[in-house]
Amino acid sequence: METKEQKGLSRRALFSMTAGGAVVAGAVGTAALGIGAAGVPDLAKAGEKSADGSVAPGKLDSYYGFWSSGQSGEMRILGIPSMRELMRVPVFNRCSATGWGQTNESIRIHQRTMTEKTRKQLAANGKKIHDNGDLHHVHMSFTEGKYDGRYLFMNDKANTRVARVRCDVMKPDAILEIPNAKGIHGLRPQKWPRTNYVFCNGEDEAPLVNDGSTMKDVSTYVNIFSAIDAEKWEVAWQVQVSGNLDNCDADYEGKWAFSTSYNSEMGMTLEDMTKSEMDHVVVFNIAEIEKAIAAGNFKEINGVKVLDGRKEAKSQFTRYIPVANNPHGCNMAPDKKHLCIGGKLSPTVTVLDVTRFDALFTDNADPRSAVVAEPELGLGPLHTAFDGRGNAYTSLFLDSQVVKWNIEDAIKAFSGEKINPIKDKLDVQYQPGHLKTVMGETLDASSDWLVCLCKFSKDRFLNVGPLKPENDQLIDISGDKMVLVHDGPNFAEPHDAIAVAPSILPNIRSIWDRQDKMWAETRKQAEADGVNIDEWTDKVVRDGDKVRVYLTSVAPAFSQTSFTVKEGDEVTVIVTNLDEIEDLTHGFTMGNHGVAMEIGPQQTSSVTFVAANPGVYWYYCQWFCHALHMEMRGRMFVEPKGA
Ligand code: K7E
Ligand code: CUA
Ligand code: CA
Repeated sequence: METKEQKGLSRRALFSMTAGGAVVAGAVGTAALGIGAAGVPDLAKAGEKSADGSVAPGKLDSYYGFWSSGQSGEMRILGIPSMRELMRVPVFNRCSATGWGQTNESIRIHQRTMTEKTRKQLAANGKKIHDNGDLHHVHMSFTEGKYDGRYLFMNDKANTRVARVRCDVMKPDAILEIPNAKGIHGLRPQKWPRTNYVFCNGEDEAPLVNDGSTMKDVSTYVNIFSAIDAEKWEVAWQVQVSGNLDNCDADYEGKWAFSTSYNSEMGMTLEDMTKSEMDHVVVFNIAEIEKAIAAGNFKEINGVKVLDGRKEAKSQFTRYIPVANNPHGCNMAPDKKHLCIGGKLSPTVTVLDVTRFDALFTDNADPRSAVVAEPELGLGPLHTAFDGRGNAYTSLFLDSQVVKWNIEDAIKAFSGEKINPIKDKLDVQYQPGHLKTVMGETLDASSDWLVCLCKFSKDRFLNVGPLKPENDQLIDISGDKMVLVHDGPNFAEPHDAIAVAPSILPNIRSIWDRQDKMWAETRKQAEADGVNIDEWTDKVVRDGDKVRVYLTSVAPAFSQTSFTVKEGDEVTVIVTNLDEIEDLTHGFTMGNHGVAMEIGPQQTSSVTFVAANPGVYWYYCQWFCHALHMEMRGRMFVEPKGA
């Protein structure tokens, strides 16, 4: 569909065209100008590594970094090693630029799996969707232990949701509200044989039937572990557990999932949550769970198949491995064998050998028999990352350090050998949380870069007021000694990140496929209205007091320079961007109506609003698209009622 000339056209080439013939111009006209400029990134330029991690202007990064943004609710894409922010992908948040959370296409994705309770809650507040989120963990789909470039999955702790982002267009295509669970925190895709499930932890305790009847009776509170069917995007099953759930991970054989719990006490206050000497790691036996589901041995609660994996149920679904009080990180090493549990309150990381888990189920072996090392690393160990050489890197929240240690040496030391597993310690700036090596949670773990996400920046940057940026740091781990090479400020508040080689993502599109499923429903409506949205369209369809306005855009013009509706009409504007040129995004903003959206090349977007006040309102393209971009506008006439 894309011609060679179109591919090579840059925005600058477009801007240089004259006004004459501009309206019909678009792809054909500009291509005819024959101005060839470098519009397509040259991947041969990628992967150039300078000592300090800097990447010269015009050069590409070696890796994609996919970042969470915490309470901002979006996913971000950064380049590694430059740490340049490349893109923000709105997911759980409402985005002013793209209209995510406002366009009909995005609202449908939000609403598809919404529970009745949430609909009621939103309606009571005059809203259609939750437009905030707390996005902690971004992970890519796997095939046989390696990233496969299909999807990115992420949690929303604030509203108990999980989202899936398509890697071809880097937009969410599915959001799932998880029934029964509360506060989805830890999230990991199954690694083997491929990501059939996305595992996620409910962090907060509540009665399983949360209707107010037992809410003061803490003994009725439970926590829920969920497995989501990654393709169908529905909850496959849930397991009720003892204690709460924090972070999780999965093994490289498809047999286990595991979660840390910092509140085995089921305390309701900080004091009670830290009372015990020990908390635990829960091990989930996937095969046993699937067997019970297939046999129908589950309770259906709110439309979900739920199993009882609490300690007292003595089931084959779970085992509980005691670890030091209030653990946090849960990281499976790419050696396929070792699971590292961050001690948080304890200065240790507990290393579990997952090949010993079978015995916990078949022989009821002592759960602690799976512990093969417990190195003392420093204060506040949270998360652990891995390189391709058998080393682990653990963030020390209280010490503000990253500690590099060797897993095999830690195991030797645990069995009594005189050996120090710690290889290096590096000061980072203020309270690191997550840290990630390139592809370090996959069998492709590499040993060049480590990203460390610090929770505070204090004096690292110019003062910007009481609210400071966070500080993401880049560390060169290619040598024996870790070297801090770069600080990157970041807005509230990245928790986690992954780094992925561009070779994993060969299918990222530059222009949309006209037949994309994103606007399939909009297309259906158009067909019913007798409109072909693939053509230069100019039509207003009245349907009672609902009005649908079909527009197309070709730089620098909309197909309609005006349309008329009546006061009080519910107006839906459907815009198709017919431009086929890379990076030629248009926008549609309706003045004084709080309406704005992105329409990428070959994309269809729609938005619905009520025209409450008579008068003339200008709409305009808010995405710089042409030398005559300012002129890309038109008028909506709202006729007074009864006129
Ligand atoms: Cu911030 Cu992964 Cu939510 Cu640890 S979690 S830091
Ligand atoms: Cu179209 Cu600006
Ligand atoms: Ca505890």
